[in-house]
Amino acid sequence: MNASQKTRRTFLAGAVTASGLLVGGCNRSAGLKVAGSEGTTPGGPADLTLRIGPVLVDIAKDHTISTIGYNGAVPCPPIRLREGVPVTVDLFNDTDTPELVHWHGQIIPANVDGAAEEKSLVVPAHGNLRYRLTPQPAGSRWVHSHVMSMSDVNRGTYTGQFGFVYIEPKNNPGQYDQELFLATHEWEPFYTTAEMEEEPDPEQRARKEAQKKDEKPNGWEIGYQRFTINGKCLGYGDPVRVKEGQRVLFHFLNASATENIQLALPGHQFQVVALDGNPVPHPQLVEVLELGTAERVDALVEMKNPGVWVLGTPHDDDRKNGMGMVIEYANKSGAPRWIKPQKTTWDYTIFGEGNRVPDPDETIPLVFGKINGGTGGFNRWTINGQSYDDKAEPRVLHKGRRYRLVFDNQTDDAHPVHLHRNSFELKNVHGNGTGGVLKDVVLVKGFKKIEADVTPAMEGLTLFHCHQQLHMDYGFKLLFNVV
Ligand SMILES: [Cu+2]
Repeated sequence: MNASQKTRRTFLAGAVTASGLLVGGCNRSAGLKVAGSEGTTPGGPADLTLRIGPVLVDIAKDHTISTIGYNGAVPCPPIRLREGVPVTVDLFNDTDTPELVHWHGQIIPANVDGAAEEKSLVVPAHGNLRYRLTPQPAGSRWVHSHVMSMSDVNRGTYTGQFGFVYIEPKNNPGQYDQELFLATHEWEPFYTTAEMEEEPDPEQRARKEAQKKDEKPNGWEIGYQRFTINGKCLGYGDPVRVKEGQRVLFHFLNASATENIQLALPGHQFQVVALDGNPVPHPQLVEVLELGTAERVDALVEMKNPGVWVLGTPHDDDRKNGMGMVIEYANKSGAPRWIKPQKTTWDYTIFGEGNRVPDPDETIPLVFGKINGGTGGFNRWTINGQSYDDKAEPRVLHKGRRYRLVFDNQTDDAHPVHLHRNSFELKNVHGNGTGGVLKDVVLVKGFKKIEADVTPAMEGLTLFHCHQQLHMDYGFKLLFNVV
């Protein structure tokens, strides 16, 4: 290790205060509605303030997006918190519609989790909200809007309301010289009839063909005109500058409303150290990362191939429309190089450990179905034959009991399914057994099956849903009540 290298701990020392952390912004406390979820909420400045309001994002030369964001930036600057250290949160809403702020991946009470189905507190239009929460568990979490967009692509996760929430671990998982938080997002959504899924394997193709009989045509899908990493199209703004010999820790977040993505850095490999913020049992080197909507990957890269490179999606059209960024070594110049990576299959189980998952107390099959919307209509989504019904009684789970959720995807779409306020432990992925891989979003490919265990950690309403906004909005949700 040379003198310029820092350990993770020393690198972070300047960024975190004893009380937990903070995004900048104004800390108005007068006249706040106070909702203490954990003890009393003190007066005075908040530890963390999020201001929801209009933002202009310069994504490319002469190309500016008007959207809604947090704290005047898209993505909002990374929020650093400390595991187990309570914080007072102030939310201000400068928009004309009520908002829900969801702390994705954290195990916190339902009233502050930010989901309408869980009866969470709402930030009123032109109003504010204050509450306390205790950040946990450690790792790469994130914050985003949880409102339903339905047919309005200017709401919810289509907007710029997203940002990293990094919860400092108590221990020290590795060493690096530079740390980057990179969030992908697409802009200028439009309705299309084109299906933009990955190439199906022969079995998937056969099942899709078989399903086509007696069905209405597929309904609306969403396409995008512009693609960004940290709010910038490829080639716009400053490159990421690195030096030969550095170890760079990349925190990736797919902050898309609807897209599952891949990323590669030609001439380099990613050592995946954490999935959805949770350290994996076996960090592995891979050429191409895959992130379903809302997934995170933490990966270390050894900078040992000097040059100017494109970090981007292998999907040529999307990269040309912006999904990438330039990585530039010191003293190197010239046009950024892109080399198409070998075709690879992303497989969660390579990061797992054997097959040592305990037996569950109960198994819950969750069969995913689709009812085609027909031309000009919206597809509807079902779990065990039912679209979400807000009048239905939530399904009861017991705290501390181990449940095996069997995600059985009977549709040709890949679904990034998410359970609020909990983590899954993967047991079986598309036929391969595994253990020790903890996630809060699991991408279930078309006509495939994944088994994942959950042991509910906290009482209260807990939402399960597909994180593809269009799927969630049109029925792909199920509410649990943990007692
Ligand atoms: Cu879905």
